[in-house]
Amino acid sequence: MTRHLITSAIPYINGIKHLGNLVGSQLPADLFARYQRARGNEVLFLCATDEHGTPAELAAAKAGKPVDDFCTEMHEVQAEIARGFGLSFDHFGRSSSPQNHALTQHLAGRLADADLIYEVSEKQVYSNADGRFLPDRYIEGTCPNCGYDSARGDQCENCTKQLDPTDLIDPRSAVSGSTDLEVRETKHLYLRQSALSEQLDTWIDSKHDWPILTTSIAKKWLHDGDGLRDRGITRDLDWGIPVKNGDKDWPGMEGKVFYVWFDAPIEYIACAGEWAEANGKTDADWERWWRTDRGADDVRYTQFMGKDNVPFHTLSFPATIIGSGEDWKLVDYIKSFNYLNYDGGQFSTSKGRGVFMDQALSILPADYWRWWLLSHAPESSDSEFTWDNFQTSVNKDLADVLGNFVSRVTKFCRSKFGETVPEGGEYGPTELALIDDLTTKIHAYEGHMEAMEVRKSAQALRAIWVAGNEYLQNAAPWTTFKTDPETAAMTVRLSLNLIRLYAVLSAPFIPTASQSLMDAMHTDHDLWPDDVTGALEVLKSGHEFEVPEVTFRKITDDERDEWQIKFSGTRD
Ligand code: B3M
Ligand code: ZN
Repeated sequence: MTRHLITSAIPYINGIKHLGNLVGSQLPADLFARYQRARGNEVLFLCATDEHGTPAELAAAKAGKPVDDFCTEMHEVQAEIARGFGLSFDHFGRSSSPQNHALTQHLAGRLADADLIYEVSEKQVYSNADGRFLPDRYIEGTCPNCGYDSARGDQCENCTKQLDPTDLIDPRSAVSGSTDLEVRETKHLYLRQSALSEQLDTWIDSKHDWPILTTSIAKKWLHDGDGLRDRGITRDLDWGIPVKNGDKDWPGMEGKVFYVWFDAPIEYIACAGEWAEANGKTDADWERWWRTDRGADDVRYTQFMGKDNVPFHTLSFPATIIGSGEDWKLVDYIKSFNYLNYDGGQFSTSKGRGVFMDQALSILPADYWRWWLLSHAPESSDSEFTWDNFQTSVNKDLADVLGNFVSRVTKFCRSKFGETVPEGGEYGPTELALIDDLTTKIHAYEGHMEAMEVRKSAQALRAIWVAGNEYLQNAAPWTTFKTDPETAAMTVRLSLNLIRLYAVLSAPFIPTASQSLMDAMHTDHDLWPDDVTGALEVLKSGHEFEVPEVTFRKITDDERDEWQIKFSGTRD
């Protein structure tokens, strides 16, 4: 038995995620977690909300709520949607937890002790009316290059020129519109990542099996230009984890907080502590997942994320861990994803473009989305969601192949033998060939799932469904029944058992439908099949079942057109 620690990138608190975010982290992580549990391995699958930083503050201000209340509410909203999608987190934590506060402050202290932190004095824009420093993108003004009047302090959206806030003509606060701004001196802590550059390089070189997407991004940051740059890890904000050295004050850092990207990955560890607390477990219980000096040596740790998050996970977070000099577990495998585009453009949270997780669930059950998203995961390149493609996949794969098989077998059985598994004769050559074929196909499926090849896994699973359909089509019990009812009964017995087997194999992709199939077959025998012959004998003759409700329905052309129009604009 292997022990799998699995984390998904933790979603920002400031809004509901779109389907592109989902397919790039939480959903494939769930697929892997469910698969590893099904194989009998021990799994700790963690995710959380990423609650700090300016976007959280601004979203709360927009909602007219204190930021901590806003985060508490939005955490519940995201947790509910995650449950709706069947994301099987062992714990869905919060980066604002006391555990993360303590651990972030502790690790910063360790890094300071190791001389990996230094102070830098910077000039930054301060808004007197807002009583706060403003990050670059919260300063607006006229572009000195093209005259556009709403250029941001980091870049002009109109002519794309990179800017410094001090370049702007007539600068104003994007928070309040106030022009009462001044440049003030402020001090920040920097993490000396450059000192760990060689160690990180060697570590990444040792990861021969990582996806190219992951290693190429890491290598670019390590070697482009001046090499790995040091990183500011503090901000002048109110909301966040106060800058402290362990539980001691940090002179000169009063009123400052850690940068959100410093504390967010530390939440992966803290979340295990939250999990232990929520489930009446001890510190030793979570430390055996995270501390290599306390049992985590034999843990296999896998992270899932979109490509934009790769630098933080391949470099910054490992720098924190290695630099601490403590025995924390380093990630073993980073599965990263390209982007999913939406109907000829990009999904966009800020523009509200695309389909968001809550909207998706309001029109179809989770399994329809899970199947499409996973079978089209943007692995080797970006991929695109179109309503046409969605309709085609759902109707062909789920309704015509899997759903149709289930409905034909169960309805035929009911009409000829009742809702009971019939006896029938011995297997013939067709059945033995089917068993051989399924054995090969299931091994292929397992291989792809083990390697986290998401699209290939979906294809392999579909091939397993197709094999059953073809068998049924050829065996044609509705014909043989007339001359040889014994053989027809055997075909039906095998096919009913195939439904149970499909439910077990398909559960990582479509957990809700799989459970309904198990319920309809009146069984909870969900052990992963070691041998196909045995797996096809679980439901014995005389075992009662019921014809399930429609497993997957088709999407009509009218629905497709209606949804395409409904989701063509932007969400309010
Ligand atoms: N919250 C970005 C995102 O939601 C960021 C990931 C943090 S992972 C530690 O895509
Ligand atoms: Zn411009």
